[in-house]
Order: sequence, then C-alpha cells, then structure tokens
Amino acid sequence: MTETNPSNDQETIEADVADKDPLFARIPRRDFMKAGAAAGAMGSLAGCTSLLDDSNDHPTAGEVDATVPPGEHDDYYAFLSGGHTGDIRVYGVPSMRQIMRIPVFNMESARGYGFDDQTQEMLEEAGGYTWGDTHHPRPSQTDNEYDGEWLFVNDKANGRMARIDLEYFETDAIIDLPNQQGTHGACALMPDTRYVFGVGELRVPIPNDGRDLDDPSEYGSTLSAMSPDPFDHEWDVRVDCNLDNGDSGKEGEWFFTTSYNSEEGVTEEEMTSADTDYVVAFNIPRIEDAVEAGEYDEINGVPVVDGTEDSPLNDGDEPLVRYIDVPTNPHGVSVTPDGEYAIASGKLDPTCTIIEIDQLNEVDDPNDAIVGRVNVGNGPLHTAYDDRGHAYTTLFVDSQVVKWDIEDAVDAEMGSEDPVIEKHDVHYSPGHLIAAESYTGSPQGDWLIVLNKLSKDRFLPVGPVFPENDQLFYIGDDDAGMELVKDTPAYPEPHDASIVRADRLDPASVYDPDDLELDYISADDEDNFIERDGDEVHIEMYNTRNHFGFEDITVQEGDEVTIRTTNIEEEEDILHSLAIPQHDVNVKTAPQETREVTFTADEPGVYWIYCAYFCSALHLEMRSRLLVEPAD
Ligand code: CUK
Ligand code: CUA
Ligand code: CA
Repeated sequence: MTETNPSNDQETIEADVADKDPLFARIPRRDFMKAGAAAGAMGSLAGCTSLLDDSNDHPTAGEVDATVPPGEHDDYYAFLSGGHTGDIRVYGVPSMRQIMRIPVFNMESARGYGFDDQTQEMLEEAGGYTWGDTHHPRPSQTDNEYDGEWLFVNDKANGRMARIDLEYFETDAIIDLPNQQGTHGACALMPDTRYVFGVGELRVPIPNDGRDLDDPSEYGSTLSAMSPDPFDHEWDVRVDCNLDNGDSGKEGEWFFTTSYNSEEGVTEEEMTSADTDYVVAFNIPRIEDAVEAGEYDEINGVPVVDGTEDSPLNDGDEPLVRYIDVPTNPHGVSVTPDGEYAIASGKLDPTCTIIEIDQLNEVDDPNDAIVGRVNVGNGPLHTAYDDRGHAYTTLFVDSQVVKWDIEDAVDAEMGSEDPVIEKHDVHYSPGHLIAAESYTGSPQGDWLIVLNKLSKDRFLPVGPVFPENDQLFYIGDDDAGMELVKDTPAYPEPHDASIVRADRLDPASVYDPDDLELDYISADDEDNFIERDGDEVHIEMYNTRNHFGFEDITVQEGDEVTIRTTNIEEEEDILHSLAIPQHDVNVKTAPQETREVTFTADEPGVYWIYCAYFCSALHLEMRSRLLVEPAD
C-alpha cells in the first residue's frame, strides 16, 4: 500500500532540491507518481508472491494500536543519536515519547554532566572538546541478542567512541582515537561484543603530525578496535581508502564497512570519479593473530596493522582485509539476521549489493562473493530487517522506504526490480531507518522508525531551524504493507537509532553506592567535615530534604575548594543538586549518589549554595552559604 501525503507537493520539493544539490541533479529522476502507483500494485500482491511463512503473531495493520495510555509503559526503548548536539535521546516505542536524554560529548547542567570532577575529567581526557557528533548508537549483544549492558556511540566530529552504562543511563567512558579524525560507523563485533569498532571516515596522514600535508596519496584511515569492559583501545587496522558505515557478521569473524573514497581523492569530484568503490571486509581473527605476532607499527601508542591493498599481510590465502567492488559511493552496510549476507546500499547507484559472507573464505576474487544486486530505486542509504526475510531500504532521492525479499534478491538476476514488494512514500528524504532489534539475530518484525531529514510543513512553524522528523511504521502485517502510525518532531538532528525490547534492560532506580568510585557520606558527624591543607579546602557533606550537611562553609579568597556530597535519600526520584552559580557549579545527585566538584573561590563575598532540583515544598529553603573571606 502506498500513501502520499496530500499536504506536500512532492515533485516541487524534489525539483527544488535537485536544483540546489548536485547529488540529486546527477541521479536520473523517477516519475514519482507513476512509480508510486506501480509500487501500490506490487504491494497488493505481496501476500500471494511471498514464499515466506507469514504466520507471525503480529496483529494485522487494522488492529494496530500504537497508543500508550498515560501511566503505561512502552514495549521498547529506542536510542536515537542526537547528531551534533552530542547526546543520545531515549524514546519509548510505540508511543514515540521522548523519555530521557543522555549527554555524551556535550555538557548538560540538569544531569550535572561535565560539571562534577569525574565527568569533567572524563571529557577533558577525551580531548577537552566542547561538542561531538553522535551518529550510530549500538547496544551490546550476547549471543546475537541485546543484553542490556551498554550502548556505544561514535563521535563523527572528533574521532572518539563513548560507552553508556544502561544500568544508570549515563556515559561512563570515552576513548579519543588518536589515529582517526572523524569516527563515523560504530558497531560491536558479534555475537558477544568482543570488540567495539570505530570506523574512521576522514583520510589523514597517520600520524597526523605535519608530514605529508599536501600528499593525499599518503593519507589513510583506520578501523579502531576497543574492548567493551574495561573500555580500552586495543588496535587499529590501516587502509588507504576512507571508511564509512560498519556492521558485524554474526560469528565473530568478519566486520564490514563501506568506503566511498577508493579514489583517495580530496574533492567531491575526485571522490566520485571512479565507477566502483568498496565494501571492506575485515577478518578479525587474522588481524588479532597479526597483533599477537607483533606485525604492526605502534603509532600514537596504538598497534596499527597494515591492512592496505598492497600490504604483505593481504598476500596469500588468508588476507586480513578483503576489498569487494561495489557501485560507486555506497553508504550503509548491514548484515542480515541469519548472518548469511552483508548488504550494502548503493547511494549513487539504485541498487543494494548482496555479499554472501561464507563465500569470503572460499573465493579467490572477493567479487565472486557477490550473490545478488537488487534494484530498489534512487538513493538507497540504509537497510533494516524484519523477522520474515524482508529488508527495508531508505531511498534518499526517491523519498521512499522500499520493502524487498532477501532470498528473492539472491535468486533474481543482477539488477532486477522483481524482489521489491512495496514502496512507501515518505514526505521527505529519509536517512536511516531501524526496525525493532533489526541488527540482532532475532528482529522483532513489528516496528520500524524512519528518520526523515528535514520536516518541511509537518509541524507548527518555529522559525528557520526546523525540527527533524522521526516516523514510526508498523511492519507486522505483510498483507496490508507498511503503515505510518506516528509522526514525531525531533530536536536537530537524530541520525540513527537502535530499538531494544524493554525487558532486556534492568535500569537502577537508585544508585548502589558500591558502584561509585567516591565514598558514601552519611549523616553521621564523622563523615561530615571541612579540612584545610595549605590553600586547598576539602569538604565532605551529605544532602537531603531540605538541607546540606553544613549551613555555612567559610573559605579564604583564592582557596581551591573541593566539595564532595552524597544524596542520602533512599526514596526513588528525589534528586538534589549543589549549585553555586557564581562559581559555575551545578552538580546533581540522585538518591544514594556521591559526586565531587572543585573550584577556586576567587572573589570574596557571600554566595548562596542552592538546590536546583525541585525536591519538596521546602526546596527553596534548601540552601547553605559559602562565605569567602578577603585575602589580607
Ligand atoms: S550516516 Cu552518518 S552522515 Cu549513519 Cu547514513 Cu549519513
Ligand atoms: Cu533539594 Cu531542591
Ligand atoms: Ca567514490
């Protein structure tokens, strides 16, 4: 079933964009209405043509109820990247209610993130940048299923990877990858999250220390491998081309990325000059063997294995890295739930290329592992999966989501459109899409979020910066086809998401003091003190409704003051903060949480310490005085 949104003049929008965007202009335009009608006809046949058993227990489309009444919980968590706000947003699915934000590469005062000593140090040690660009939030898996432990996400801006602890929904580690300038793709190695990979997009000299400034043939990029826990940088593999998106095979052997710059160019013209680029397949056990055998150069403290095409390590029967030719400038790559195929989306080519993963160990020419190429339409970017053998691909240029049959695409002729089951119009160019537990061994097959770039006229106007648009589709009824059920504006600009069944997570509702690095400060007198050592003053005090451990804290002008404080509340959802605005301090403490903050008392005077979280009727009275005595 194909729907067009009557409130948009799609052809006008597309023509308008084609004028301004060379990518659009160079791709042949399809006849939008005609293709839509044809897709509708195909959609109605879907139930008869599919070879799949459609005896799934999902409700049929007419019965779908995506409302979640007040007070009731959603079935899924969705973790959406915030883009260059640097954070992660947590939605409930199917309500599409935003239920939390997790700061990652950004400072965030309401959560005290970047304000207390610990998170400040973490951000400082990760490069000291004030912002990042999150794109690909990927949860950890055990045995190819989400295990609810961690969420990993890249920083496309500064070449970093972060780990979010899903017990406390907070960022607890960031790694600055010294040999990557921008980390784009992010994904763990399956089935058991043995590694977390950061995929380097921007080619630079390695090391980037002033050498080879204007000799792009010497530039390269890396795939960086980190251990999940502790979150440590283990090794890099160097390649000559760039790397873009990435996904893992299901058996711990292969990791796939796309590359759109096999030309090793530095301009758009150069980067799009060749007819083909790569899917790059990394053989992880062989790379580990090379690291083990010392076959690497240490660069910026990291073992870097040579995975370039001319590397001696790629000679012979067991190459570390295989380069598979795909049509020019591909984009997303994702592995099917059964682990059989890696599917790369064409971007500048209207096809998705299907690579049979097992063949990579059989064939001499890696191009012989290509077993299918389905013509999905113009501008394919990303592909997600359901539990019934279908793939769903976004078409950035045609403004559609395409549903197609994976095995039909393997059986069909190269370039055939026959495997396409349905094309669903969306009102604007979609980027990522993600189905529930799509990139695990067991997708749920009910919900699909499509992230539309640009929202045009969907919502009340709010000035020239428009919200983005996240749309929820029900995909559980193959007879009825994809059904748009929710349309949610999003603060700019989510790129990608992961959808995790709610029962896989077990979040804490109060802190366990044993999980924290800082000692708990109880209300006992001996736990609460003000101590001076030279011009350093150390204060430990508890906080609770409606006071801090000390009513007055007296220090000298110029003192370096460290305050450690524990929220001793045991009742859920009673948060306090320790705010000293004139010293740029706002540290939140959730129940049973201890935090510490250090600042210099550089101006004499009286400074009110207050609690910024509304915590009771006497919240405004929850305050103490910082008295800074003038230096003599
Ligand atoms: S990606 Cu990051 S800029 Cu995830 Cu399709 Cu495009
Ligand atoms: Cu504690 Cu307001
Ligand atoms: Ca290219």
